Amino acid sequence: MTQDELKQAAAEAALDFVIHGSIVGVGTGSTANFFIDGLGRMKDRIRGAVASSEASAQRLAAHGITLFDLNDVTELPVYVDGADEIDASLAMIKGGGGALTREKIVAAVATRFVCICDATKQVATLGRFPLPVEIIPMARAQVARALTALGGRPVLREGFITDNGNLILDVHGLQLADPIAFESELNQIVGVVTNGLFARRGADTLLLAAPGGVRRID
Ligand code: ABF
Repeated sequence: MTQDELKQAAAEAALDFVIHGSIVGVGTGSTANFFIDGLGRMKDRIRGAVASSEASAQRLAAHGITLFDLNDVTELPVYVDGADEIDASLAMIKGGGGALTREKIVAAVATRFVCICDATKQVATLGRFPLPVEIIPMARAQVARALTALGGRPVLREGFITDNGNLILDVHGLQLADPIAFESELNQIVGVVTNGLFARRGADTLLLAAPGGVRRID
């Protein structure tokens, strides 16, 4: 199976978690795109969706799925999204696609976070994938110095502006033995909008696709 076929298998499995008649939280990225396409087939059985990026909103709209503003939604039973890395505790690195801030906000409202991944995303220790950190533009140099002091090597994502008008520093060389503590530490740096560690609120369910099938891990 190709990696795309594995992503699609995980995404299709996530359709079983969609509560009929509800509003669905929808992530961003190539795996989430497969989920959106599947959701399109069952659009008459949901009220609509909240998107975590402009790109996902456009794809949802193209399927004729009603979009809701998160501020108008009080209940989001399920949020489905991919990840760049996920460990055994279901803590993740996210944000390779640059949508980490909206992803973290939508995930915070959702009752259950269902992560959909192919097996290459599973790691023993987070950090091989450079950690994305969304920053306010005027704080770029000051945040970069702070990240270097924490042992990382921040690299500006060239030519990229987030949906929120901010920049991204991708931080290389981190060994994240305690992702919950590190996520909190990064949140203390003035000028950081969001960091791509999803550890304090990790996934509740992982659907991990390998050639042998999709494994569910809670
Ligand atoms: C989003 O999409 C991001 O948080 C993560 O960076 C990325 C995963 O990408 P893909 O599904 O394309 O591998 O979930």
